[in-house]
Amino acid sequence: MTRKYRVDDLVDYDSYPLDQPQSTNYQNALAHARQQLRHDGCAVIKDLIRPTAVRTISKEIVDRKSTTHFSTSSMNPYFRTTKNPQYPDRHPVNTFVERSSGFIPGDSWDSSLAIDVLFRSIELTQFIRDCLETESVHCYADPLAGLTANILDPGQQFAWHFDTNEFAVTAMIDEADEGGLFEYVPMIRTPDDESFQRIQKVLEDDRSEVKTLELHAGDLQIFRGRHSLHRVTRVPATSKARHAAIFAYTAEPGVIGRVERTRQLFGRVLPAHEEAEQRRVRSDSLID
Ligand SMILES: O=C(O)CCC(=O)C(=O)O
Ligand SMILES: [Fe+2]
Repeated sequence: MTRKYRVDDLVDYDSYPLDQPQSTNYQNALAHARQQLRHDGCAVIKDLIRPTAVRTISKEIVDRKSTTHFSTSSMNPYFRTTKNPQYPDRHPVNTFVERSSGFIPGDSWDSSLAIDVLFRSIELTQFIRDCLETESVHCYADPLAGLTANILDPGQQFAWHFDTNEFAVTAMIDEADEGGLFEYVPMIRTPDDESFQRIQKVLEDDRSEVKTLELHAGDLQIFRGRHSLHRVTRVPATSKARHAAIFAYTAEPGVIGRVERTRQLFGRVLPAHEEAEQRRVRSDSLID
């Protein structure tokens, strides 16, 4: 099968020559992203995706929107929906917030699509490795959660949470007219410290540590979502929908998501999830 798209059709190679890592433009972009990531675990690469590619990917998302799995639930930041009596009531584990957004799953795409070409591009993955200053960046091998589109229809929101995977890259495709903002608290927890008290404050609407991101169609966001609490604010009923392509990465190759969370996010699991449950590859022991 001939590939319909090449990465240089999709990425603005004048500003971001991903094939020329020694060039001044590449080095400048890299230095800026590294500085942002070191500072707070989040970098925005402005206008990385060409406007034509944004339109193409928007259509790919809209064409598959009927496959979105919406699962309205009240969840804690660890994606749990039931109380845990081992913790007090006023504790992040027992604090539940509405999540009404949905995902278009990984098996809705195929390799002919621009969104898929971008996600699997060796050049883009290498740029992300450079930005994160590690070779340990691998496309999340999960067949449903690796490549998704996050859909917030009017009225919906994505509650405060941590990601399971270490790094995520978001390509903003369709912005909401208002709301639908990405908010985060940089590096609030570490592999050794859950920071429950600070997290509880954020859940009780203390805004002192919260940052709001400026993210526009065509921008790419690199984010360490396993340690930074984050959410997408509600898209008002009067706005158009918000669509973002989510490229998930893990530090180790071959990671597959948990059966329980997969069912929650996508409403089903594949044989790969059942198999992986037997021999799990995880890189830390945070609660989830
Ligand atoms: O849509 C976004 O900007 C981020 C969504 C998110 O946090 C996630 O998919 O885990
Ligand atoms: Fe997230």
